[in-house]
Amino acid sequence: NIPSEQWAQVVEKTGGPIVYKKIPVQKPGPDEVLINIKYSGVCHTDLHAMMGDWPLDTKLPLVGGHEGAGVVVALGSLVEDIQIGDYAGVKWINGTCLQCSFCQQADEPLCAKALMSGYTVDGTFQQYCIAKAAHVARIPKDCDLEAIAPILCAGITVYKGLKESGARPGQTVAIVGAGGGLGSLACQYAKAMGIEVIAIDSGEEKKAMTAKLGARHFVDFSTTKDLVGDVKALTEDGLGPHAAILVAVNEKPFQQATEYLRPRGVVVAIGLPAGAYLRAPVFESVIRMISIKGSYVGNRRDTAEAIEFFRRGLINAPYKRCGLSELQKVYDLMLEGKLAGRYVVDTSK
Ligand code: 8ID
Ligand code: ZN
Repeated sequence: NIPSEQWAQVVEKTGGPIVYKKIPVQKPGPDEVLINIKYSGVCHTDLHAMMGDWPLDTKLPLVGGHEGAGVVVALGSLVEDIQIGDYAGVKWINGTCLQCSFCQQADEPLCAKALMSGYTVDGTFQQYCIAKAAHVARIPKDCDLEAIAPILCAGITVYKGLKESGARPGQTVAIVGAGGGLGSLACQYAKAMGIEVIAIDSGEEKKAMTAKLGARHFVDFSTTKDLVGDVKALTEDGLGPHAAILVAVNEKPFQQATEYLRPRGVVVAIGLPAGAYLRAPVFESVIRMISIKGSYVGNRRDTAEAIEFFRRGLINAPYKRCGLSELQKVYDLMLEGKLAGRYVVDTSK
């Protein structure tokens, strides 16, 4: 019983505003599925896409969103390994070629032909969304669709970033932007992985939230007089954390991280502030053997693992909810940096 029309939030021109309106429901191609999206998380990426922050054009008009959880309602003719009625998730990587050297080595996010949900193809801020069957996240039936939505981008991305950091159980990571959507999940995944967290963000609400999520320490970047000194002092030997997971939407912390990491420390850049650069002194980076790397979402295996952490009850970051019709309100809070944790929108409202 699939309707011909549905509610969606549409970006008609770069810079916004977002327009809540009815649009047609699409039909899946042979290798695609149609998913009735029940809930979608709102990622800062969706705001970057609307504002044209990045050196990569979006499709227009665009339906954003890439943290969609719902129920499979139609299958393309070639689809065999997922059924109507199954729970499924639409993530940032909507589809890839599955044949290039990156896809063959499970680096699908690096595929030159990758389709991005809510960027190069329509995403999850609509009631019915299409995705390539090979890439749809399989969601076990015992998972709550509302609570799992933020896992589909934020969860996968920070779980992958923590793995890329090489941090081991018992070691310490700084999570920079810990009070935001990705950061709040990073605190929880790190805790579940046995990694100690120094949360960096601002304000009492985010401080209290990150403590609840398992961060041992908090440094307020907006009030500290010596961020580098404070972060180092919070580690056992005063030499600094083993890695920094950068999920802030601001250039400065990207320049600062190498200064407080211990020798052999790893900078993992995940946040994508507009026009920003990574910059580090060559001398100190060399003699302290610092690594600087990017980390970009995750592959299908990372997806399954991130979901499994959630299913086992290890991840339960609080989120706020509102109707899909209220999406602009979420963007406004995000822009002001006032949003602690994630928002999830209900596509029926
Ligand atoms: O695959 C990827 N690399 C990937 C995947 C998903 C999202 C990258 N991202 C990117 C988004 O595009 C965005 O640029 O990660 C970034 C964070 O996304 P988000 O978690 O959805 O954003 P948010 O909820 O707005 O959180 C950002 C936090 O950063 C803090 C803010 O206070 C907020 O809590 N922050 C800022 I802005 N400046 C800071 C600073 N100097 C800071 N925290 C610490 N130090
Ligand atoms: Zn995202």
